Amino acid sequence: MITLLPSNAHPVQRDREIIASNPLGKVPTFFTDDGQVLYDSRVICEYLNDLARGSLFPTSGRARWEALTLQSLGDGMLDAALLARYEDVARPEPLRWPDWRATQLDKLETSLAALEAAPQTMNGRVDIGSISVGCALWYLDLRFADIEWRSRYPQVADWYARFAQRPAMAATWALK
Ligand SMILES: N[C@@H](CCC(=O)N[C@@H](CS)C(=O)NCC(=O)O)C(=O)O
Repeated sequence: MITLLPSNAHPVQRDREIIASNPLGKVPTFFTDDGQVLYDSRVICEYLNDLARGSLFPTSGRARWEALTLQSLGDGMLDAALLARYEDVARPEPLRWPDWRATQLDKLETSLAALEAAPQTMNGRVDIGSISVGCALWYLDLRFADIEWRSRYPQVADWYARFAQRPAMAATWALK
């Protein structure tokens, strides 16, 4: 069982309680039953997959490099979305730089366009790559619903509509 702990990660008002276990002060930070502290999500996912003897990380060959690269794409989309979000909620108004925010959001556009151009990258795959991209799209809906990405990327939207219904994905997002 995984227990969620209270946290208040913020890039400026840093959460000292998280820093006590993870010097980066970021979430996710994960405590294993045998007392190890793991971060970031890449490491935690690999740990959980190992623990469950899962198959979310293909072990060799092309499938492995594809999955890991897709994972990097999903992580990168989340990083860009988070940087744009911090512009809105963390940076004082007089210090904002609209081009910076726009450029972060453009990383999402170019990533979505790449997925739209190669839907076979996603279709039929359930591994760390598709999960990472799915999480990035979930975050877009949470924080940037106004960008309405589905109208420009219908194949990605189709894939995500199916993927989001997977019980494990729906159960995870219900935790929010
Ligand atoms: N690549 C990291 C990203 C983690 C991340 O940026 N988490 C945010 C969530 S709000 C955070 O903790 N931000 C606080 C900060 O940047 O100091 C991962 O996948 O674990």
